[in-house]
Amino acid sequence: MKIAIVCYPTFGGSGVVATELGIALANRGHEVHFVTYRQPVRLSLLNANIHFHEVHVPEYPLFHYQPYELALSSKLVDTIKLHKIDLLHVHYAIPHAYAGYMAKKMLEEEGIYVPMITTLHGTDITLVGKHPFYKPAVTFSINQSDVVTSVSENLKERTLELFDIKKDIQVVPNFIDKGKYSSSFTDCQRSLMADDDEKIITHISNFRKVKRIPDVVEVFYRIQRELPAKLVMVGEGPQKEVAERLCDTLGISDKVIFLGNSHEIDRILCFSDLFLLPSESESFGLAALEAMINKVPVVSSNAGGIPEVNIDGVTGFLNDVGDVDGMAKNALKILSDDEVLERFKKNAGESAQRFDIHKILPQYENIYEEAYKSRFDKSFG
Ligand code: GMT
Repeated sequence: MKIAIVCYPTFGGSGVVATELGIALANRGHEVHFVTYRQPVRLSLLNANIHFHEVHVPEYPLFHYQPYELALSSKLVDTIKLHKIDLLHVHYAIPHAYAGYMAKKMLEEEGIYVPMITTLHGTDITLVGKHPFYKPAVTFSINQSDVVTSVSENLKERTLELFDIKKDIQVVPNFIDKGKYSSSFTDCQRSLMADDDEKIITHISNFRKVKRIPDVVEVFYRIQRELPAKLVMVGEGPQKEVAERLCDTLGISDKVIFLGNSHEIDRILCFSDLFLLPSESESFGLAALEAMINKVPVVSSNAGGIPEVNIDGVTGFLNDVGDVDGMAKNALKILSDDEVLERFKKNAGESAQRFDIHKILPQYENIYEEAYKSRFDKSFG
């Protein structure tokens, strides 16, 4: 099948999921065309089945806001016609489902019907999408999609609560390619980050407010009072400076390493003993799953879809949002006893396999097949 994928190219869950999905589809023999404003960060183009089409938005002095949706929908029309695309899969509703709908309509004028699958990822619904300024357009473009999927049961429920949705929403959870991690490093090079007796605690995110970055620091502050430890902070975003200042205030700057964005997430997780994810809201928590597949237990909040990934008392622990004392106590339960740590590590690795790409990819392929067949009912040719 020839599939066009629209996503954000930046570090961040939805872009990573879309990119990994596209790569896996290409490896299965599909022809995959990424359409976005920059080459996605995890995309390597060394695959004959992968193509990248950059969306350009020319600057014009009249525009206070550059019309990205317009440029994207035009690029989609051209790409779909030129490469005879069978199907369009947009990740993150805003503005991708809207631009996809416009492209579909333009193509229909020429007698071309292309089914559109919209995958909801989280903040496109729970944070940004529900804002009254966006809500009518988001509701409309979800309802106009041929198939709608969400990355967790919780996100499906939230979408149905917040929007007037007339379509069925199919849950297709996020996934992990365990093959990518099976070559795992024999030497995790812990010494790069910590002394032999220190535990390594890690947090990875885009450092937005929703991630509750100060809670990460507060939890670590309580942990390091009880046992020797280092905190590794990976990512960039608006709350990074807040975290740096808080570390300074708490007098723990020498125990916290800010690495910035990294392409070596698996290497970092290889030497991590615990992953912290205290988010205010999280549709799924892909970063937690990436930790788990690397056998890193997770101490997290119980927000949104996180409990579908991190199993309380098995792969880590769940606490209410903001309960930094509870999170620190649970972290110490895991870290203070090597046998307990080993048990949680093993459980995390095993449990992550529920989301192995080989279980999830066929779900998307079935959806594509059904949507592709439906074009015969709807086509005009
Ligand atoms: O919040 C982020 O880290 C980025 C955001 C995105 O869309 O790029 O992540 C959302 O999608 C991810 C992939 O489906 C989910 O794992 C994240 O939980 C979700 N983030 C939120 O819901 C806050």
